[in-house]
Amino acid sequence: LKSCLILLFVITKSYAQTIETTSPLPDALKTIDGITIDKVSDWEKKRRPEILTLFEDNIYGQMPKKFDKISYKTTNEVANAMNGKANLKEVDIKVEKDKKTVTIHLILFIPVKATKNSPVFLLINNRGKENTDPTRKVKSEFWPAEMAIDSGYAIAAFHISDAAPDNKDTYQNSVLQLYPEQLNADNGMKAIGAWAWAASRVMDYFKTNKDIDFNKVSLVGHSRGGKAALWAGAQDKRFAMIFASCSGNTGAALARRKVGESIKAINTTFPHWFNNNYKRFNDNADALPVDQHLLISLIAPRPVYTTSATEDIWADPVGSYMSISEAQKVYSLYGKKSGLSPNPPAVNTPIIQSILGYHNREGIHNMTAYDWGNFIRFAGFHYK
Ligand code: GTR
Repeated sequence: LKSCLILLFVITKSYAQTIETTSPLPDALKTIDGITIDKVSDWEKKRRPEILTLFEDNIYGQMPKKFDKISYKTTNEVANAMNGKANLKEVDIKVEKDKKTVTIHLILFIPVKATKNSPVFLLINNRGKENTDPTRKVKSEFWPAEMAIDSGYAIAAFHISDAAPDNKDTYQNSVLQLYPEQLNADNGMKAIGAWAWAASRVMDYFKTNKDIDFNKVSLVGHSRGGKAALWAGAQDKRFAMIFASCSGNTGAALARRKVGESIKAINTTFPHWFNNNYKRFNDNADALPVDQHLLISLIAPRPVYTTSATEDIWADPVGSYMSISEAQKVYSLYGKKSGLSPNPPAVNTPIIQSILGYHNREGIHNMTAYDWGNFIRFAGFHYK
């Protein structure tokens, strides 16, 4: 038994390193009716909306866009915070619908030295609130605000619990209060959808803030936050760039690879993340009408950067690279060549000068200063 188990481990491990899927991937450039797409206008009019609906119906749920009112209240302002380098602003973004209210609390640092409005990184914070400490007593690599400010970027964050508590029993207690009909629909929004929805409300706010360059908002998320960031980027074209760190299953990783976390595992541990229909694919990833390369394709022609970590096989590093290399097809339609090779780059070798960027960092499932350093370089390359 022991040698059988060792053999199984070796086979699984070597499969995890190959660039293979267990069945062919759905073609980005062929419609459900079998029509081949070969120009941007057909992609945007026919295939893109078709794929977006497939993701809504089968995975992330609908994205309700209507509400009665949105308002912004500054709750704290500190000039020359961060040793004089940045101005801090904390804002409550209040959204009302049918007499129900949701408040997303935003923390925002803007570089003091900026001579014009600043590009900004917005983090969907799925970890402890101390990671985005506005007082800067705690400085976390998860949101290295000083690093962004020193590089000439504003940096912002909101916490996922404001939009949907990350809990199967209480996730309904925020954004979904505005949209109760979603709770009974098999393609209804759940927690990940609500987090993405909240990111879009921050965009609504940025539009009103003259210190922010509204055309240069980069959305960042790690792991479950990375899944939400990619979904937000697919839904809301106002995000200029998307960064997904170790986003794994139902993030950047291909479901048809069957490496690491499975659809069944994610739906069992986190039944409140994705819609009810997704559970139908628990034992049958091959039957999904989409795979995650199509999620990246929905963000085209905007830049996307994904990361992996060598010890994070649960999030399938190779499959997370394959989805961006597969998405090149759609980027090429827009004339955006990235020249990614089918094989992932060596460890700690970031691909920066490309519309689709990637690195596989040595280490564990996390988001670190190394990752952010490459995000800043990638954004700099595209904004130059
Ligand atoms: C894991 C989960 C992953 C990923 C991760 C995280 O437990 O299986 O899909 O989301 O949590 O968010 O750190």
